[in-house]
Amino acid sequence: MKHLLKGGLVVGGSGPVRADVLIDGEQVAAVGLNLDNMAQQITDVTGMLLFPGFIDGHTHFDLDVCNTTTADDFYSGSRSALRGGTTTIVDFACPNKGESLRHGLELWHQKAGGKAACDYGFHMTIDDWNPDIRRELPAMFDEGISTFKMYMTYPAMMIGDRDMFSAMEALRDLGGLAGYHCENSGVIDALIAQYLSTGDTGPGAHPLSRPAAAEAEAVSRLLRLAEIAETPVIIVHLSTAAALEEVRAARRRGQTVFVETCPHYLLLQDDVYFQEDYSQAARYVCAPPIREIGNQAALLYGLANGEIQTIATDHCSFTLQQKDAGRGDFTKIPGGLPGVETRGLLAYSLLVGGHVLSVGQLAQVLAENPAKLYGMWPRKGVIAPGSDADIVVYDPKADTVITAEGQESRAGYTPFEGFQTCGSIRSVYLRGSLAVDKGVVLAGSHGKYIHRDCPML
Ligand code: DUC
Ligand code: ZN
Repeated sequence: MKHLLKGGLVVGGSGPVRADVLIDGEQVAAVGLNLDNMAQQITDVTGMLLFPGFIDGHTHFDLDVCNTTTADDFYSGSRSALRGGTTTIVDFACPNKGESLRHGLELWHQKAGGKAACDYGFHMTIDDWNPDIRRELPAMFDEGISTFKMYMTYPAMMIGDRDMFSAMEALRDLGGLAGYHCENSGVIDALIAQYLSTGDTGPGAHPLSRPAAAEAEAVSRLLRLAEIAETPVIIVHLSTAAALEEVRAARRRGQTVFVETCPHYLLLQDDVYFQEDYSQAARYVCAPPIREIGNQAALLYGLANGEIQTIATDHCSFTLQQKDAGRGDFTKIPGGLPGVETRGLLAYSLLVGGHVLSVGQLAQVLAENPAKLYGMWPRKGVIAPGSDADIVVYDPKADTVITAEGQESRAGYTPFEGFQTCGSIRSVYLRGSLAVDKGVVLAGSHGKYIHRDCPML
């Protein structure tokens, strides 16, 4: 049965176009006008913006952190994603040090398979480097994993400059792309020890122990390694003006650098950590931390002029009860924020509503660019004949207020409680099926694993 979404504005990277969208099964069959006689069902979307299904290239579902497990697994996380207009997520498979990549991949397939309501892929975390891991890499590409992640902090996961450089060279030769968590581990460890030893154990010490310069230093070092390895890189969750300056310097040298940021770095300031009430402050603990005033404007400027390619969430959710584990020692607060349910609304409201980006640019950062960077274009990231019929029907006039009530995420709170939006998501289609209608998730656990090609760089 062919279904026509009629009367809307179809938004692509180059801007909105007045066109109807004919859906045949799971795919878009045609985009244009005068298609009524080809459809058996017509849905009126007059006045609506039709965005390609949003892609969140950075989630952590069902991840063990700090002796606990994220509140959201692939069931609740993917429903949360859909409710926020995200039809595809790319999560991070994380083998433990000493385990094979294959083991990590199988584990993540077990976590997601039969649970996910949205489509999903995996980046592979490289937290160990040896000849066996090197030999495994081509098989990962065969399994649809073309993107990887390395940590420059967290002792359990970081691999150090020598191994990171060797892995970079290997991925370059295979046409892969890695994302990097950039923070200087040594400085952070030293500062944490200092704060704890002086009895400064509350959430306020968290941002102080992870200063902006520790991110900028790691970005600078990463980009120099990438320069030597002659490879493109993506910096994930970039949070500071100083780090963006390092990206500019590398680009002036001729390097290819991609940048991801997150809504919490655009919208929140570090005063969230300096609240009297432990629970109010602890809920914002994540790494990198929410930054001092001034950084937000620099990131908005970076988005407006195309220096930042994508907005993801780093969704890594814990309940307030889980966050309680760090009373008396801020390093025991499990790090991460829920965000996958609110990214689209926040980004539209802040960026389009605030005249920072056009709707076309918003489609780029939420859908088109991650689809290209993560090897899914043009199956995902665009509303065009042959692409998956993943569509967000956005009502630009139906303003609302963000609240945790009614959310699919099990976090039980949102860092953006009370945020007044510009417009809201009316419905979401995943591969042609109505997956969300007026905030209600209708989709079952039918998300598909997306076998991804090499990035389009
Ligand atoms: N940062 C977080 O806050 N949580 C999970 C991983 C990360 O990098
Ligand atoms: Zn992350």
